[in-house]
Order: sequence, then structure tokens, then C-alpha cells
Amino acid sequence: MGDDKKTIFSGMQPSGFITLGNYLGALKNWTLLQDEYNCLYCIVDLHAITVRQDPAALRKQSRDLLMQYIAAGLDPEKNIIYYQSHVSGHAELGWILNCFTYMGELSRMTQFKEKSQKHAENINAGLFTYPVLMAADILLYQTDLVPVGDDQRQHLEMARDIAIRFNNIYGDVFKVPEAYIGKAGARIMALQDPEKKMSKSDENKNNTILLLDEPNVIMNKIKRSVTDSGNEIVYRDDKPGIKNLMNIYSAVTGKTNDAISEEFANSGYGDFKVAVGEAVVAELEPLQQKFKELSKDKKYIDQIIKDNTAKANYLASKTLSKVQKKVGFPPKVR
Ligand code: ATP
Ligand code: LTN
Repeated sequence: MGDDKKTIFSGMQPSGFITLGNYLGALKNWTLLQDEYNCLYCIVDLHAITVRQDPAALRKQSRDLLMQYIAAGLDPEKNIIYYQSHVSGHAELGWILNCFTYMGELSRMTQFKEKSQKHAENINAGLFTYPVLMAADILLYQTDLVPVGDDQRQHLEMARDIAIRFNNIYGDVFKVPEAYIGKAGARIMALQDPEKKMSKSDENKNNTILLLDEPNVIMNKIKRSVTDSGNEIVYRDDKPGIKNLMNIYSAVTGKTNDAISEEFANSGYGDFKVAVGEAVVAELEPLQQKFKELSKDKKYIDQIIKDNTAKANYLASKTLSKVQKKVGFPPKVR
């Protein structure tokens, strides 16, 4: 990556099977950035265990996620696609940054508040310091831009604060990253409850469309999605169900909200839902096909993991050594 391209870092948790929200809010945008930037796309398994995971399921979800990154169009020769747990620098820098982060700022994080409500029986320290590890992920690679969905804005702000704080003490060690939040698809909502975000760990399977859902499943979930009273296809806050479907349709087709309203001026919700369902199925079809092919090629995937882990480790160790030196750890004797 020794050129003048800017660096992009992002990641997803292998905490379930990924949803249309993850795809439209993050993954699809990532594929558009791969030529212009040096990109690292991580499978953040260290983050995933902040919530209890079944080991066998976690292993499968992690590998499936890696294959879905590639199936969605990320070229593993151009992008560094790897597992967080294979690059120990994440955890090492995470520890150091813990010592530059305050309890007060961590306790203001909305995701922590939400997750600790949802997992009241397991409010562990990792869940609390989750954003610090996320800051380490980003800062480890001197990242310029972080493409994420809107829900990660607050975490990004914290990564910036930590970088600035550290730089103020030790000089220019970290690049201060910027969030990169796409317009369409930034926040896809749950199909049965359009007031909350679509989330891969949702227990209600009717709330989410999974990237690997069969076409008839996708159609049915969209047909059954909650809509509001009335029958007009208009983009308004008091019509969260239709607004959500319009966001989905717009993110998939590239059409504006006005164009969509016009297209469906003479139709009701039923017709619109069919159109949204068909558009989503068509969008995901090639991805699903590619995923099936990749699943059969164990050797190819293993080689990608091996090569990309080495690349990530190399880059990570550069920043980590610098940080270790700055804070005053004794030099390694070789
Ligand atoms: P979990 O349910 O385990 O918390 P999640 O579905 O919220 O997971 P993450 O792995 O935390 O997903 O996020 C991966 C990426 O997908 C992030 O960039 C996040 O901003 C984006 N994302 C997640 N949910 C949505 C959504 N509903 N709409 C748009 N983007 C989303
Ligand atoms: N917290 C993010 C996942 C994540 C991430 C990152 C995203 C972990 N580390 C670094 C961007 C950059 C999430 O829950 N979506």
C-alpha cells in the first residue's frame, strides 16, 4: 500500500447472518470504494464476543461473512479482507487506548446502553470498552475514512477524540479518521417495527432480510412488512413503514424519492411492496450465486485468509511499534 491512495477501514461483526441493512448501509458502499482507496475490511470477531456466542456458530458465521464480502464484489486481491483475531495488534493497541479513554465518555454511548438493556444478564467490561477496540481497529492502520452506517457515528466520534487526545500528548502518532456515511441505505429499519434499526441479532426473523434469504422468503417478508394507514407512496416521517421501503428501493435502484412517488402514484402499498421485493431479489441474486460457488472452494478461501492476514499484520505492526515506543515500553531485543 505504499502509494498515495487514502486508507479505508471498516468491519462487521460475525454475530449472525448479515442483513439487507448491513449490505445497503455498509457493504454495498465498500464495493464502490475499492479502486480509489487502499481498503481493509475486517471481520470483527473480537467485538462479537462482547455478546455470548456459540463457538461453532461463530466460526461458521465468520467464514460466511468473509465469503459474503467477496460475493458482494470486494476483490480480495485489491482489499485486505481478514479476521480481527488473526492480527493481535488490534487487542494490543486496544489495551493501550483503554488507558486513554474515560469511563464517563464510554457510559454515554448509545449502543452500550441499548446492548446492556438487551443483555442485562451479561453486561461485561468488553461491552463497555467496545468503542475503544473499535478505535484501535481504525487507528492501527492510519485510516483516513471509515464507511459505516449511521448508527456508528458516535463510535467514530470517539475514535477521533482518542486519536486527538493521544496525539496531543505524544505528537502526531495517529491519523484522525473521518466517518463516511452513504446517503441511501444509511439506516434501514426493522420490517415489523420501523422505529428500530434492522439488526442481524434480532430474534424476530420477520424483521430482517438476510443476504442469503431465498427469493420467496424475501418476497414474503416484504409483503408482510408493517405499513401505515393510508395507501400513498410518499416519503414522510409519519409513515415510517413506507419510508423504510422507499429507502430500500432507492438504495437498490438508485431512484430518488420523488421519482419513486411518481412511479407509484397510481398504485397502492401492495403493488409497491411487490416492486420492492423484486428489486431486492434481483440485487441479491448474483451475490447469492457467487456465495454458493465460493463455498465450494475451500482452498481458495484459505489462501485469501493467509495472504490477507499477512498484509494486515505487516501494516498493523508498523503503527503498534510506534505507539509502544511513544508510551515508553522498552525496545525489543532481537
Ligand atoms: P448486531 O445486531 O450484532 O449489533 P448489526 O446488524 O447492527 O449487528 P454490525 O456488525 O454492528 O451490524 O454493523 C455492520 C455495519 O452495518 C456497520 O457499518 C453498521 O453501521 C451497518 N448497519 C448495521 N445495521 C444497519 C442498518 N439497519 N441500516 C444501515 N446500516 C446498518
Ligand atoms: N462497531 C461496528 C463494527 C466495527 C467497525 C470497526 C466498523 C468494529 N470495528 C471499525 C468500522 C470500523 C458495528 O457494530 N457496526
